[in-house]
Formats: sequence, C-alpha cells, structure tokens
Amino acid sequence: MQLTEKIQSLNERQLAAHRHRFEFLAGQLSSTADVLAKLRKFQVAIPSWALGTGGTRFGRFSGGGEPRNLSEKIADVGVLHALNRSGGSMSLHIPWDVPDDVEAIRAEAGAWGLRFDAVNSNTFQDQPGQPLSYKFGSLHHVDSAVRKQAVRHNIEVIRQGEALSSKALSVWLSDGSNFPGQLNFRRAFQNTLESLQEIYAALPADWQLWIEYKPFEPNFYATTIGDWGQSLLLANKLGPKAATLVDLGHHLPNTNIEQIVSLLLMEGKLAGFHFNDSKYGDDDLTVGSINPYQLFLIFCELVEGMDQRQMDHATAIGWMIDASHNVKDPIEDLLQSVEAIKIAYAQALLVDRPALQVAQQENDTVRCQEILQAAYRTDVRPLVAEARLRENGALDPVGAFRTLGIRNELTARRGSDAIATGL
Ligand SMILES: [Mn+2]
Repeated sequence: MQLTEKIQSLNERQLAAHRHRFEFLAGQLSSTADVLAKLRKFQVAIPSWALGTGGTRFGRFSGGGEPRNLSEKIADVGVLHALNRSGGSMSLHIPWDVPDDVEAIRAEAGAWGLRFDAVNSNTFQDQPGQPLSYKFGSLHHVDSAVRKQAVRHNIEVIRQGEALSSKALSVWLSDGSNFPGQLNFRRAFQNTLESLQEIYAALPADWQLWIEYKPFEPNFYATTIGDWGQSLLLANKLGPKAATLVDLGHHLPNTNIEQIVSLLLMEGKLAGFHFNDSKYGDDDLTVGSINPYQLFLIFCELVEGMDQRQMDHATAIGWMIDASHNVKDPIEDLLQSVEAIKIAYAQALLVDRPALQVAQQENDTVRCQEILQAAYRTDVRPLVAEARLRENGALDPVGAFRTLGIRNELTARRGSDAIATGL
C-alpha cells in the first residue's frame, strides 16, 4: 500500500471524532472558509540540515535511519509533506547538499511534490581543499583575497540554486570578533557591503538576497551583521532585491521580535523567517515549544502587516524552519514545528481586526488584550487538521508517523548508524 493510502485508512478511523471537534469549532467562527483556504495554501520550507540529529559542541547522539545523502533527505521531506501537506519545499545548504545529478534530483523532488526554496551559502566553515581560511571571517575579512573567495562561493551557490529553480540566496555570516580591538567595525561593515554588492550584482533578475543577522556566536564580542538594523542598513544600500531575514533564535533574550517584524514589513524589507524556539540564545528548539504566545504575536504582526500591503501570505515572503534536534526524531520534531506555525497562523487569522483597531483608537488596553487573547486561547487544532485533511494529509501527522512505523522502516533500510551528511 502506498503511503497516501495508508494515511487515508488511518484518517478513516479518526474521522468521526475529528468531525465532531471541527463542527463544534466552525460553529463559533465566522471566517472558517477563509481561514481554511489560507491554511491549505500555507507551506513551510524544510531545511536540508534538519533531517539528521543535531548535537552540541559536547556531543551528538544519532537516532538511526538518518538520510545519508541528498536523495534520502528529499525522501524524508517527501514523507513529511505527505503527512502534513505543508512542507512542500526544501531549503538547501551548499556545499553540504550539492546535487551530483541536477536533473535526477529535480525529478526526485518533483515526484514528492516538492520544490526548492532559498539556497544557503556557507562561509562559516572551511571546506576540504579550500585555499584560504575563514577563521577570521569571510565577506568582512581584512584580506581581499579571502573576501573574493567567499564572494565566488556565494555566486557559485546562486548558480546551483538556479539549476534547481530556487529564487533566493540566503546569507548568514559568522563574521565578527571575539575580542575588543580585534577589528575595526566600520571597515568590517564596509568590506561586507562591498562583498555583498558583488554577490548582488550576480543575482538573476527574479532573485532575492536575504541577509540574516545574529547578535553573538560563534563570535562573542561583536558580530558584523549583529542585528536587524545592521541587516536593514545593508539591504537598503544594496537595493530592491535585498531584504532582511529574521531567525527567531538570533535575538538577545526578551527582544520584541514582533515589533521588528512589523517595521520590516512596513519598509518592504522583510525577506522571510527562520522559525525555531529558544529559551536563552540560538537554541534551535522545536517551534512553539518554549514560547507559543510570542509566535502568535509575531503572526499577528505578519497577518496585519501583510494585509496592509496586500501581500499574499503564502508566497510573498520566505517561510523556513531552521532548527536542530538533539533528542527528538528529526521528522517528528519538524512535524511538530510545522504544526506550531500553522496553529499560530490560524490563531492570528482569527483576531478581530476591526474591533482591535477601534479599541486601540480608544486606548482601551483591556479590550485590546481581550481581543488578542480570545484568538490565542481558541483551540484551532481541528481547523488546522481539517485543512490538512482536505489536502489528503494525515489528521494526526505525528501519530501516523509512529503508527506506520516510518522510522523503523528508514532505519532498516539505511542502518542504525546512518549519519546525516552536512552536520
Ligand atoms: Mn537561521
């Protein structure tokens, strides 16, 4: 039996209970059809680097059956997408996932109904045989020869992405300094700008350059693109094809990320998202596992800001997960992450915006909170499940993954000591 048939037969067993929950919820809402249509369209790109067990600098504990090459990573995302019908694209990391045979890789992805989202360059590590080292940075390096090498790599990544019909290059730099006095901030910024200008010039007409920021790690004194202001400064100087990418884990504790999102959207400079969750730093935990309320508030700003600019929620910006799983099955973790994103999105769609606007205008702070939290405290899971059902996905993706014994099957095929490439 094919996977989709197995999913359907599991769904049949759960259908009556689901119908009951869904109809109870739909009876309370005025916008069910609209929310369902938006949920069905909404897709989140799965990163090729999140399909194996992650680890920390202290150790890594593999789970078995990890994908050993790009084809197997595509198959894992294909399974995930078949289960939740919301992971219809992949974001590749170059050079971790360079396709040997582009046509074959395109065909494999196509067979699972997947496309390729933004490609990610990597100048935070040295690769075997690389002439010059990135130990002291890449695009900001004091030595122009190192900068040139890093620029060439990024242009090469664009070419790889073009072959896969990607439309964006995502750049995250680890460039920075560990000690005061190590670097001239202004010169580092200028070097970065000039390097990015060369990369920008190599972008195809319909491509974008997404600039990610991060306050610390691996450098612990200063990061050359340390926050959204520095990223936006670069994006504005580069031009209309450049924008700022927000990684939820790349903020200092208690940063008001929803406000950042609101203003970047206002400026037309929000490239997209790397979703994850964190307690302290760049913890890369399952989306919505620590602070689902913050995720909801971010989606409130996204929905409000995108509607203001008449942007298509599903396609106008990049939606990606950037997480790492140390103790969970990576596919289960990703299923949970996508679910958390869709729940937050659905809740944000339920906010009574006209009423909120009136309450804001009247400085009725109590009413404002009531309106937001009425949406947040609505259990939208039956709505998200119904959207999935209508796309022939599983009513309960994690449950289906377990009941169908998918990990055991993968482990039997790939081995219990298979280790994902690239991490
Ligand atoms: Mn990221």
